[in-house]
Amino acid sequence: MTRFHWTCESTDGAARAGTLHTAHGPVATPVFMPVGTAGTVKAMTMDSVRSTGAGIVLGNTYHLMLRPGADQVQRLGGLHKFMDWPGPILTDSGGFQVMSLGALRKLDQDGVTFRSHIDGSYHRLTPESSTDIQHKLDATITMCFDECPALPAPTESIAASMRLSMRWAARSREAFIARPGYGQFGIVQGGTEADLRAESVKALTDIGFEGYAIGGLAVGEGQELMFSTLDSTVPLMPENTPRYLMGVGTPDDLLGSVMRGVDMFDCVMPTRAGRTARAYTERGTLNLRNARHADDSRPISPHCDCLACSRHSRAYLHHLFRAREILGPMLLTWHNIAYYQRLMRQIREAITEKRLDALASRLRAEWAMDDW
Ligand code: PRF
Ligand code: ZN
Repeated sequence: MTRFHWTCESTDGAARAGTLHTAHGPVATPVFMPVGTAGTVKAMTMDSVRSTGAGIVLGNTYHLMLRPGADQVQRLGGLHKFMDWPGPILTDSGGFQVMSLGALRKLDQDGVTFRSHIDGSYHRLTPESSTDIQHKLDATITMCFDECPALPAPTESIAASMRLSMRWAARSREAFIARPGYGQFGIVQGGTEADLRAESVKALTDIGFEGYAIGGLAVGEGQELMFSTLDSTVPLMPENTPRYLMGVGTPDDLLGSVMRGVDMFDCVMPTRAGRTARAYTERGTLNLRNARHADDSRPISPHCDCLACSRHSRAYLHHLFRAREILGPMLLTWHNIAYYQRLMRQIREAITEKRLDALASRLRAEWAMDDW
């Protein structure tokens, strides 16, 4: 039986290449996890997700508890079977998703009461119920229930929120049922202030988790502040466990964060962009709705082996989006996930061969170029 653990295979500066060993198979890190909010990576079949090289996907407590319900997923054999993804699944705890609902919620020391975005019905999440739901979903990696405050905010409110999240982390840990190959991650909070982040890391490592996430970033503070927060926080985090930066980001964010010692990422960017005609490429982004693609018989990227690039032209994708055909979002989501997975593969290889700085310079120069 597999014990949940992370092994480091190479380092290059602060960057690490390794393997996450789980009950549902191994995952090479640094890794990007496509977002499968409601038991589906939107517009993708699971075979197409797998074909991009993705080895782990994310699911959401908040969405799945409302529809179809955690008990229903459990009765049907758990989320892996339900969505036909036998590989590892990380589930977010719901705190962040509830908070992004704004007015439809009420926070107290024990948890959060909120109204469903689907039918307005009342629901409650606590550290205990969130952990129980993630158990019913059969999440390979369970996240602690936390609060993610919006930035900027006064230091005192960021500190109070972080301390609440740390009390919730202890309660999440108490509620977690340990099984071989399964893990639970604590979430570091504390805004952009180094001393609050340090206090949060200390609180979480005193409890002890299989991995540690950095929450509360990419909430409008900008890349420079995010990177400086990583510079002060990541070196304080344990060396022998995975580090996960939640909800990040652009290709440039991923590269810069890996170079600061982060191992795991998730973000809706590639999937959401794919549904709105935006393509990520080695030469920056393209909007396929733009008229300049109407007669272009080239693929989106000459370096991509996704279905969109191996079989279809930019002109065809342009047509699909203009005609509002469902195949447009399907093909472009596939392409964007393939791009993110190719980027992470390149980054892992460069770390192993100790040439990440050279790769970073080349990638940044190419992102700044204008198409091909
Ligand atoms: N907490 C949780 N999920 C998250 C975040 C967080 O702070 C973020 C912040 N970027 C994204 N997803 N639980
Ligand atoms: Zn492609």
